[in-house]
Amino acid sequence: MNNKTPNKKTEMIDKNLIDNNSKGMTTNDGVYIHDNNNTLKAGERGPSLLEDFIYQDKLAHFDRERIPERVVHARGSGAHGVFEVTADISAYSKAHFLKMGTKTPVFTRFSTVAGFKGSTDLARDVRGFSVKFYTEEGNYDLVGNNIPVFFIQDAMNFPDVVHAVKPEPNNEMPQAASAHDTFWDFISLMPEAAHMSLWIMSDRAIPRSFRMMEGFGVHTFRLINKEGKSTFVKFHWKPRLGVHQVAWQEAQKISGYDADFHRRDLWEAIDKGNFPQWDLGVQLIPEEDEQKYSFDILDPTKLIPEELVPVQIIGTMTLNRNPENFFAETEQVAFDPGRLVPGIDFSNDPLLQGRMFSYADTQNYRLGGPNFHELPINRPLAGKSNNQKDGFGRQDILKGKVSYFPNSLGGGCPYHALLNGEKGFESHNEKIDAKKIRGRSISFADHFTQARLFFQSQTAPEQKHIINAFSFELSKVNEVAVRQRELAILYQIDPALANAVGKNLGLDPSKSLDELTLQFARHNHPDYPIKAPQPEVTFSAALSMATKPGQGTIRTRKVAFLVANGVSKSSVDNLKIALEKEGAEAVLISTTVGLLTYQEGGQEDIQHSYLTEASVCYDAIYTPGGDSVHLLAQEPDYVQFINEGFRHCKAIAFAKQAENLIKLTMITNKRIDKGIVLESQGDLVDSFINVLKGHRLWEREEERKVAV
Ligand code: HDE
Repeated sequence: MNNKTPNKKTEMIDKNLIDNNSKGMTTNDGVYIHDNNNTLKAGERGPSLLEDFIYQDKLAHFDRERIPERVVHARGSGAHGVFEVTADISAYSKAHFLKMGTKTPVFTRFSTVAGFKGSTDLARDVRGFSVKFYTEEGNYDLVGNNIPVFFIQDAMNFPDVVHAVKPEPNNEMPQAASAHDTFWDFISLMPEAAHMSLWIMSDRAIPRSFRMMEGFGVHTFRLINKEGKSTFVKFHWKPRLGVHQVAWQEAQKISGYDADFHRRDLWEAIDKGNFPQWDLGVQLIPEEDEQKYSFDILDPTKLIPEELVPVQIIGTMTLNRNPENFFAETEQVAFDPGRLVPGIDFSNDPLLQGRMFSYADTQNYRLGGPNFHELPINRPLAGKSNNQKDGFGRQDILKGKVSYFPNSLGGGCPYHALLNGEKGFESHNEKIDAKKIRGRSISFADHFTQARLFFQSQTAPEQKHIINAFSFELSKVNEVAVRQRELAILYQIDPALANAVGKNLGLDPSKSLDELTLQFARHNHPDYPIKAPQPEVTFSAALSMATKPGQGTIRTRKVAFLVANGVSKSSVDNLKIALEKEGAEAVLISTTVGLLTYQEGGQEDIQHSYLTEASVCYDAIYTPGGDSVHLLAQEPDYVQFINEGFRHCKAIAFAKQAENLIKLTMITNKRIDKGIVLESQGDLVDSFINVLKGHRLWEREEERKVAV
């Protein structure tokens, strides 16, 4: 049920749609082809002929079907949608698309960072969160991540951090994973990466769904109002479905069962009309407060705690249409944080400044030249009129003989623009009086205070997951010296964290930083380590996933109903109808696909069997009653399904007739907790839905040396 309600951008895209239905086959020049199976040959058994232009036309195109994948964020999924402004911020920004009530078409792309284009969605990784707003004043791109801080402070180190995390250059291993020597070698030498490394070792890096993650602009930007007054701003996307994760062991298994898990989830949700929504929030910082905080707002390894500067919601994004064609839209979309509209401007964050070069440069390479703006997905709704011409793949046909400025022969057009009496884009006239230096501000030198804030603001299960993730990753590092060096960094953040990870690695963390780490840090700040300033906030509930708004809904959650022939339809419907009422989905899984016969008679076509499905791809599990229980008792995959669901802390319900099956599983009497819902014990429907609302029962997790 893809939403075909058009917006101006989808109408523009639709003009390029080609439908081959009821058409004969032609070459790219429109010549009809009557044989698409055989090349032209000199005799039946003879060699092929060079003059076979039909074959050449086909193969020459095929040979060029691949373009360079993005050097980072290669793996991604996109969707169209709309952004609607719900609060008046005209006092801060003159951007037309931020005017109260304005609806702007958007295209949004989510991505992993390290893996290649064909890698798994469930890698432990940052997720990209890029939004292209097709505004009436031109395209505006907010190219963010699902983590609000970054590894490095200066753009100069970007290729280094990427080379370190990507597969190692000698053997191109491992794919889409940070758990290897070069990544931790780099991170352990860069104390500025400490804060972000905690975020990627947290559950934020293994989201349940793109639809259930926050997005952040990361850098501080500026809003500019009509009077030219600037206000610093941080952007936040808050998902309406809450912020949720999977367990790390699940993530690894999902990668095998369904490497497209997040892509499929987004696609199916939109296809079924469950349009995902995010509220856009802003933290506004008056220009006068630029230097007010214990951290530098220009430092991209720092966030502004929401308790210090609250997030104000200003609008909502709804994704409501899947692309018609992955390559034409999701692959060819060209994001660039350097594309602004009047009313928004950059700050001097040195990472942001460095991004200004890289994105257009990479699109010129990846999309084959300077005309990528003309691809349907990138074309501004606002149109374009300038003297740029020619280049590979040029589509627009400029009229007349004038392509320079100033001119008189073209009537002076295109002229210096005024839009509704306003000038076009004007850079904020910040006064700068400085000497050129290749270096960085001492206000960037405190690397551990916010890492500590993050760790100490997590709930106990979240902290445990971080400890387990560090233990997993560092166990995969072969060089003991690297493990030890990273432990020293963790010690600076929180000795309890370092000791817990050290215990899992069989190492004692050192209390002081490694000499090599110090040497590198002192290159940037000769007096490193500096005395850390007193933070304004030492606990931020907003940093934990557990407290996010939207947490209590079960909308779009998938519940596995484990059935077999003879299952009771009334027992199925008892829970199914209640779940559907709450917007969740019941998926029947049986011993085979095809027709399932109910105990009461009647049949249903089943699409999923134990052969193809696993508990890791579902949020919760239910075994209905009926004669099916006898068949399930003989089904090893059924038992495995329940056991895995139990290990991954899911809600598991049994109809009364199915309760005996528990004896076949690892759920011994001692282990029955509130997540094991038994019909004989009370109201199955309400209890099950309540547990599902809590997402997972993390308290069920077993103590283990290294959780894998
Ligand atoms: Fe990117 N980044 N980046 N990045 N980035 C790219 O551009 C780069 C950074 C982000 O869905 C590339 O089109 C530099 C921060 C996203 O198509 C490239 C630096 C943040 C995407 C590039 C950064 C991001 C990219 C690769 C440091 C979060 C995917 C392909 C100075 C705020 C966009 C491309 C999409 C993509 C460069 C740092 C987010 C090479 C040089 C910080 C979401 O241009």
